[in-house]
Amino acid sequence: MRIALAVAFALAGVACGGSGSSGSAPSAAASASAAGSSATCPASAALPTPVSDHGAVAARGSSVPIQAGDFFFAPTCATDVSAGTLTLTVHNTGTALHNVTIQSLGIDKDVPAGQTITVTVNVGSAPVPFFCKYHRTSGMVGALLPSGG
Ligand SMILES: [Cu+2]
Repeated sequence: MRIALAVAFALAGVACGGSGSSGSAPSAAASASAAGSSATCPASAALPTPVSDHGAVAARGSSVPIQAGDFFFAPTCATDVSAGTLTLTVHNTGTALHNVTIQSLGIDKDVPAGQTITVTVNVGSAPVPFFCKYHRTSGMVGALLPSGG
């Protein structure tokens, strides 16, 4: 419920920003700060190309929230991930059906538009790449990057 409300609010915010014609509102900067990310994914992520890079955010604790949009993950990389069990919470903010696939762990989970899924990931010392199996070739890829890795 809380998430649905948050999405509605976000959509309303976008509509407002689009109709407000005064000034040169830097919508890109606004969305970047809203996502709390500014840096791009580090090269150590070794993401395949193409990648729709929506930035890197340092993980806090054992839960990492990621938005699945049309057609990207935001943030695209989670850095400073502690080794151990991590809960990925993936919320689909787009309109298409998306998916979280982590081949090395046998994870393949759909996330319908507007919904949220959680994926439990065991992180070691190596980067853990993930992607949406429907939009991988559109750059809908990302990675979890262990601290010190
Ligand atoms: Cu997708």
